[in-house]
Amino acid sequence: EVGCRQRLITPGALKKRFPVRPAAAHKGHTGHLLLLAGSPGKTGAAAMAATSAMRAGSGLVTLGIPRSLNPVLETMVTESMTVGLPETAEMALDESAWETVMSLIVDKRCLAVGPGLGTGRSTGRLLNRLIEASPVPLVMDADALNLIAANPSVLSKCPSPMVLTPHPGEMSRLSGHSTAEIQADRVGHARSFARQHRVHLVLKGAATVVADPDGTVFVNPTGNPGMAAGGMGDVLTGLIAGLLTQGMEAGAAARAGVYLHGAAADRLARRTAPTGYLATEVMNALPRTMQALL
Ligand code: NPW
Ligand code: AMP
Ligand code: MG
Repeated sequence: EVGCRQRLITPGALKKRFPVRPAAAHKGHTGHLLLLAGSPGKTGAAAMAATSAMRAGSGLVTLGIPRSLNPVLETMVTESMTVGLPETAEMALDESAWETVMSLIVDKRCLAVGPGLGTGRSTGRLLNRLIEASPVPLVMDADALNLIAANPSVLSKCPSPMVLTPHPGEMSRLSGHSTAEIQADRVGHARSFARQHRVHLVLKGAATVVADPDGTVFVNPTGNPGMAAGGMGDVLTGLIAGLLTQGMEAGAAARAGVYLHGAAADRLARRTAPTGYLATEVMNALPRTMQALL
């Protein structure tokens, strides 16, 4: 217990909620994720989130990306499928991708949006419509959060559970409070946003806070400063989405994701060096971290 109103995330609690895979499982049972991510200069974020979901144990991943970037992503991801979607003149997802995305979502178990997405207006309109209509749990990160910041009231229109994963800068844009104010009371800011908007809020950074819509708050003990490097958050998005895709409840997936993500990085910091390990290495260390802990 960290004070009376916050709990520490523990591996014991995660273990109880982790998806159990039957011996006769096939990839039609282990879940299919739809991920919308990537824009010019930020294809790496999309590729990392997609492969991270596979490392988490997703059965299938379909990555929806602006059409012009499909040839690039086809060479970057191997296990995930890709779909080129209608794009704007800036090669970002266009609102007219709506029909295709809604048809793709039909057989999916989770929708994740944001890594490297870009923040154009048309992409923002597409995102608003998806939030209002998604029949499956959502994970919102990075530029999806920056787009939601223009109109946070859309969150209350979402018919499905939602996990938001802001770092303090993104939390500042979402909430209107400064990064310094947020860092001075991480638990308070995470809790009040989660309650107000009825979402699961993951406030990242040292001692990541996970707040549930009812105001229950958990603090993560894993992770280290070597994680202050590009791509780490994109890996977390894929991990949480991959757990949701396997049927985990949203709060449990958020807690398990942040714990395992930090624990995988801690293994690398101990066994290689405290800094300089890569986000893709954290991603690739996820299966053995899960095996060691669960
Ligand atoms: P300050 O300076 O304190 O006010 P941005 P981004 C704050 C993609 N990527 N503690 C801090 O603000 C992402 O997916 C693509 C305190 C900092 O200056 C996004 O789509 C990659 N403050 C896009 O790029 C690899 C903290 O936030 C500001 C904090 C932009 O995302 C990289 C920076 O945040 C990247 O993931 C902390 N712990 N953490 C690729 N290879 O394709 C952050 N801040 O402006 O939202 O930029 O996070 O880099
Ligand atoms: P992003 O800024 O979106 O790339 O996300 C960074 C990831 O690294 C988040 O999961 C953070 O919690 C984690 N992280 C960054 N810095 C630290 C730190 N000093 N200690 C622990 N975790 C960190
Ligand atoms: Mg990020």
